[in-house]
Amino acid sequence: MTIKPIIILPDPILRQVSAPIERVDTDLQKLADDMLETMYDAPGIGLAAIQIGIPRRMLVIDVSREGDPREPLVFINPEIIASSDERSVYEEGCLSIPDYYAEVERPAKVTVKSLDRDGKEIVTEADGLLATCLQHEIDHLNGVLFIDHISRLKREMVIKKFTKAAKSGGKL
Ligand code: GNR
Ligand code: NI
Repeated sequence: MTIKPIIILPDPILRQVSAPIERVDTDLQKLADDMLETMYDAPGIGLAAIQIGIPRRMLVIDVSREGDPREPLVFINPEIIASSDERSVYEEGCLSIPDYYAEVERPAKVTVKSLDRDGKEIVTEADGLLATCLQHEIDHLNGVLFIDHISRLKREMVIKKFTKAAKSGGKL
């Protein structure tokens, strides 16, 4: 198991659209385990493969409470097949945009079809934090960041700050 470096805004890699996974083999399972280890180390509640520079449609999530047993989830080629009209607002953050948080409104419930770590087709009905996190991660697979769901003024301020920080050697 290996902790991988997480790619930070404004790296254009984050805007790539990830490609579907064709085979769930041991190499892919190893990648899933590395992603989980990277996510737990960060720490975060989700991670998309593109955040460690791999443009493949896979993400990991664990929304269990701190102190409770871990509940690692792996989603391969996830697709939202239904979403509720009901909306909910969460304060979101992103490991690729450290220390920035903003409220985002999204469907409160989603149904997601995917493959699990064993390559078996699963359907997940999610609400609450899991629903928000799944949508945040699936956005990453399409090159979309949570700041794309806030006002243009706020988004441009965040991008400017991170662009400056990258130019000055990563210091904020
Ligand atoms: O760790 C994370 N927390 C979080 C909080 C609210 C909504 C979404 C998230 S996902 C984020 C980890 C991350 O950047 N995943 O891509
Ligand atoms: Ni994120």
